Amino acid sequence: MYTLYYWPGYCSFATHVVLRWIGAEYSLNKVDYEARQSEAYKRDINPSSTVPVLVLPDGFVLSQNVAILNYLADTYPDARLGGDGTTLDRARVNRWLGYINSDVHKVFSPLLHPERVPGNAEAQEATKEIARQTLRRHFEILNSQLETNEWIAGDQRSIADPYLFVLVRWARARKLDLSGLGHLLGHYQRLAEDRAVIDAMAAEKLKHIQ
Ligand SMILES: N[C@@H](CCC(=O)N[C@@H](CS)C(=O)NCC(=O)O)C(=O)O
Repeated sequence: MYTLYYWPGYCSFATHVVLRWIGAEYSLNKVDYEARQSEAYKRDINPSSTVPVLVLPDGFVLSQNVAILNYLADTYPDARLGGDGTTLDRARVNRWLGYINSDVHKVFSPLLHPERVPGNAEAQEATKEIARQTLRRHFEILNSQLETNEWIAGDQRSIADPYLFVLVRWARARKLDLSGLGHLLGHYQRLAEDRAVIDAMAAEKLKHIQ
């Protein structure tokens, strides 16, 4: 039995969907901001106070989404969420997972947590506008990739797809300009109709954002 530490709609949602795709038994542990800042959480679960964290059946506590998602892909190879089994295909999956996790995700920070942006209102708005423009460029790249690929890393779904779903959902919630990015929005919609995504959203009490 796995235990997933999560917060609704955060990037932990990607792990949540993958747990369903592989058919693993798991329980959910919802941790709010206060709990994540506690000494106990930092000591026993994750010193960087973030989610996701996955506690493995043997009690090992694993943080960092890229590590968790690759661990699950390796543990359940039949689900083929880490590529077709070749080193090149795994690299292709990680090329997109790394891009989404490292280059795109953190650009959202000033939009997700405006209260953490330093400076006066004008400076804060300038920071948020730079984030919006940077995200637009990233989403254009992701849209181009999806023009010729049904899934972000190729013709087969992978651990990178639900992570992209999370980021597009954030973009929709913040009304970012995604006009003309039909392939990206098609991918988002396809995932929104996936049984595991629907069930994970229900479990986290999330609404679909068109
Ligand atoms: N590098 C970490 C980043 C995780 C991360 O930023 N998680 C966010 C949720 S999407 C978080 O827990 N933020 C807590 C906060 O900012 O208070 C990973 O990939 O797991």
